[in-house]
Amino acid sequence: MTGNIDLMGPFLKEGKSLIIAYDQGLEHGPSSDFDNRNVDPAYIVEIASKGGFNGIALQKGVAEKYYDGKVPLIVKANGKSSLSKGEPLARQNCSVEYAVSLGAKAVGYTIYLGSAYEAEMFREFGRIQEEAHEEGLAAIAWVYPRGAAIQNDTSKEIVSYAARTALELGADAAKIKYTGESQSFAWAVRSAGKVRVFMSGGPKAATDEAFLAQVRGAIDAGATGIAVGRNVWQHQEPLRMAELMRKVVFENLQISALKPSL
Ligand code: FBP
Repeated sequence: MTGNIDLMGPFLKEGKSLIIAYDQGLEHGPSSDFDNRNVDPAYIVEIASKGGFNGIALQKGVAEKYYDGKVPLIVKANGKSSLSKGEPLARQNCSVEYAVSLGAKAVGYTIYLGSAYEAEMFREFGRIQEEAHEEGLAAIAWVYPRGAAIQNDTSKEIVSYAARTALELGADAAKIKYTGESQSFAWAVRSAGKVRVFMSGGPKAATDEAFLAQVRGAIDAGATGIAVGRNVWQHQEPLRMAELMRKVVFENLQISALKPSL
C-alpha cells in the first residue's frame, strides 16, 4: 500500500489471492522435492494459469525462459541454496529494473528474521522496497525466522514477529508460516496491520484434508490468501487441489462441505 494505491491489486480477486511458488529449485535443489514431471518449469507455469492462480513466484532465470505472461509475475530478488550452512543469508540476485523488464508486477525477497545477518537483509530489502514502489511494483517479503536464535519458527510469538517485521519494513505483503491454528495466526494477521498476509504452504501435508484445514484456518484468521508450492505441484492432481483451495479461499467453503470430494 502506497498512499491509497494497493500495489497488490494485480494479484487480488475480490480481495483474496492464491499464489503459486516455484523457487524451490534454488532453495532445495532438484532433490526429493521434484519428480520427472514437476522438475520441468513449463509444467508449473501451466498449472498456474489452468489452476486459476492469481500470481506466480519465480527466480529470474526460470522467468526468463518459461514465463508465459498469463498470470501476474513475482520475481524473487534473492535466494540461497540449501548447501550453504551456518546463519542464513540470502543476497540480492536480481535488480528491480530487470524484474520489471521480465514483466513482474511484484518483487519477492526472503528475510531470515533472527539470523546473525538479518541487518543485511533488512537493509537490502529496504532499498529494493523503495525501488519497487518507484516502479509501481509491490514488494513481497517472505519472512522466515531462522538461525540459532530461533527455537520454534511456528510459535505465535515468532510468526507474529515475522508479520510485524513486514509492516515495519514497508512490505505490501508478507509470506509467513502457519502457526498450526487459526486463533494464533489471527494475532499474526492483526500484527501485520495493512500488510496483506499469505500463508506459506510448507512440505506436502499427509492428506488433502490436513492441508485444506490449514488453508481454512489461515483464511478464518484474516489472511489474504495462500502462497503455495509443494502442496500443489507435488500433488498427483494439482488442478484438483487448486480447485479445492479456490473453494475455500474465494467461495468461503468449510472443509465439511468439501468432504465428499476429498
Ligand atoms: P512451499 O509451499 O513449497 O513451502 O513453498 C513456499 C516457499 O516459501 C518457497 O517459495 C520457497 O522455495 C520455500 O518455501 C522455502 O522453503 P524453506 O522453508 O525450506 O526455506
